Amino acid sequence: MISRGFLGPARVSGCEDAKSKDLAPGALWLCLRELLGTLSLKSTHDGLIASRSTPLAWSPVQITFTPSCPWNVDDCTDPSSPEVVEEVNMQSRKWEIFGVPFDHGSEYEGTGAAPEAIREAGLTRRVERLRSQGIDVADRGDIQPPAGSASEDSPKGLTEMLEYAPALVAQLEGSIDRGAIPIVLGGDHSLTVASVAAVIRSLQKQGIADPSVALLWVDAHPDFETPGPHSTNTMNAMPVTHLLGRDVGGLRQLPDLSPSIDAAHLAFIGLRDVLTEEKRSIREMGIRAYTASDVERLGIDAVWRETMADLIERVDAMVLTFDIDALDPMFAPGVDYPELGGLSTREGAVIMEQAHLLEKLALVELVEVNPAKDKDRITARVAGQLLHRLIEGPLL
Ligand SMILES: [Mn+2]
Repeated sequence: MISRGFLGPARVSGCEDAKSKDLAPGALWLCLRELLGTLSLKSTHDGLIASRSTPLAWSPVQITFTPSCPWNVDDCTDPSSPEVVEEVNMQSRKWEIFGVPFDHGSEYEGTGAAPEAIREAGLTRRVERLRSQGIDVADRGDIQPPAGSASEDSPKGLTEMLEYAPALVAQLEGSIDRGAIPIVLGGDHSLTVASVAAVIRSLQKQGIADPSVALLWVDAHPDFETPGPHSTNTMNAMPVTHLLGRDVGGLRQLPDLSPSIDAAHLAFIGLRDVLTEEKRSIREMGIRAYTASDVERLGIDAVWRETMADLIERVDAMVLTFDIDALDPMFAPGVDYPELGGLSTREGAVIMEQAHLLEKLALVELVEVNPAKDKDRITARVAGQLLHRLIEGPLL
């Protein structure tokens, strides 16, 4: 007997009944039977995870059986009357957009103007369109950083982040507490220290004492530097260092920023500029990492599938941080650290569409757009388009 079906977002092709909201339990069962040949099944402590491949997309399908039914579907004794108790409906998701106009953590000015530029270059119009389609998405405006001139401290942006972080964490945490998925418009990449903390703190409030959070880091750079003369000494080069539990200039002493993540729950996608010390850390800690060349060689579908197969069952929540410089500068020239040979906009869109399908998605960031270096607002427009794909999900 099936106690819980998770087929809404699976978009099972050749199985029209499975797409229907008013799914007849019998039809669900028959569909599953029909599809078993193309599904790969794995039993876990709380159910049966089935995954399925299509040329460009991967979707998790989760079916939990009551104890009376053995994991092996074929052994179920009463296939004629399965009962669907709960169906996860991705359309019921609530998205909240927050601008984080903060660029003190970068050696260049400009990313602080990105939230406004991305909105003006199309995001606001797209949000209105999505709302008219009945999707629950709202722009909550900017979370303003404290006023004041930039300090001369090192790493650059540390003092400003120490001042800004409590408000940033509180706002994003409040959004998650409301049941929304915050979409954070950076800003430079140092802000991830606050957004991941917000996710962890919200989960703790939900009663998970020691939450496991997966961090999908889509970027040309691992941002895994440590302070010192060998590095750029900017906060946006070190968020990963902080998030894995090392101290960066006392940041870890701030209670709001104390949560950390497990290196086994981090995955890099799109890397192509890695410092020697970062390379060493990634190898020593065994962090899952796909370079831009890996994406080219394996295909984005396989990279995503491999990453999810490893992570999806082991974590309580997932965070996607998308540095726009993961894309090739040909598609997204408005960045501070352009690196040739990056992902295409289409591969970026696949990542966003697949993220939409993640049941455990808790927060998404789009960072490091620099309008001052953009050409014809193309980067700001691409950013809006990627977020559209995230909110709406796969095209068909
Ligand atoms: Mn980057």
